[in-house]
Amino acid sequence: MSAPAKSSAGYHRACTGQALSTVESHSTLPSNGLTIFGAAFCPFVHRAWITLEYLGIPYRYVEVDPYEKPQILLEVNAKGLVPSLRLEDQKSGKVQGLGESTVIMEYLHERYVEDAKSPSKRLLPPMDGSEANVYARAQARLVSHHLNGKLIPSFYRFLQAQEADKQVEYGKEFTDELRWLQDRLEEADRSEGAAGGPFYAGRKELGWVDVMVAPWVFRATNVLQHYRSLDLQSSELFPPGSRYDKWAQAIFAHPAFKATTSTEDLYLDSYARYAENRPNTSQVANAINSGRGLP
Ligand SMILES: N[C@@H](CCC(=O)N[C@@H](CS)C(=O)NCC(=O)O)C(=O)O
Repeated sequence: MSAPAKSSAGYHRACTGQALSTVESHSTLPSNGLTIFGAAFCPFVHRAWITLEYLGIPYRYVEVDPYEKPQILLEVNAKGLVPSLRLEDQKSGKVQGLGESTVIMEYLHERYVEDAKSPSKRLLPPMDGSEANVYARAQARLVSHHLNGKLIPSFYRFLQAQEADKQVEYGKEFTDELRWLQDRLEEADRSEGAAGGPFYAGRKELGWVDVMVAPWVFRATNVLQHYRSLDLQSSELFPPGSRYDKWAQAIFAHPAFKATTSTEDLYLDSYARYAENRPNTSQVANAINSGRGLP
């Protein structure tokens, strides 16, 4: 018998909405031997999954409960975290594993974009020897480094804060981080070759920075709105038409984002344990509570 769709802690164990349709159409192992182990609610999975969809890479999606750490997950990632990749060589049968969402994004990009003869899509400017593109790639990584080290932890600090004064303090910290991001979006719009599109660096299509942070920007519009009354669109900083809002709306409307996103009730249910800061919610929640970096 399969596990119930929701755990006793309230998090969902199966995707809903468009993400569920995507799971159902990716249930068999393709000839490249690639499987992603995911969890419906997980933002780290979300960024790896958007990458797969956007780049059009064939894959199988297998839902696992990362808190129960089934053997199939531990076999490819001893930490038992999602996302994890299982890479099976179809000729030799050799199996390799890979964890860490950012490393997975790098792997997928190198394997299916940089090593491909004529890739139709890419998340970073090409490695064509041009100085402008080397710098643009470094800038995208620099912004991503900040998002991972500052903005994403501040999302959890705000959500897990229980006392009113801490919620105000960490709420400001989070919106300051979004303001930092808006400044970077505006700055990158002025960079060499920026094409006037809505994504980071004026791209007309999704890019590295967008995918890196999209899952948390989205969860800010439902989880943080519901549990912490955050209303970005009615704020002075990010109203409709602001650079941040145009960017966020372009992400939410993107087919690769929509295909990997569940209905909002799934996120509200799954994050109640964070919003109440229940003990042992997850390694992420524990790291935030103890002031350590994210796992
Ligand atoms: N640094 C990891 C973090 C992944 C992560 O923490 N995933 C969560 C689910 S959102 C998980 O697997 N948690 C299991 C646990 O806390 O034991 C990454 O970027 O992939």
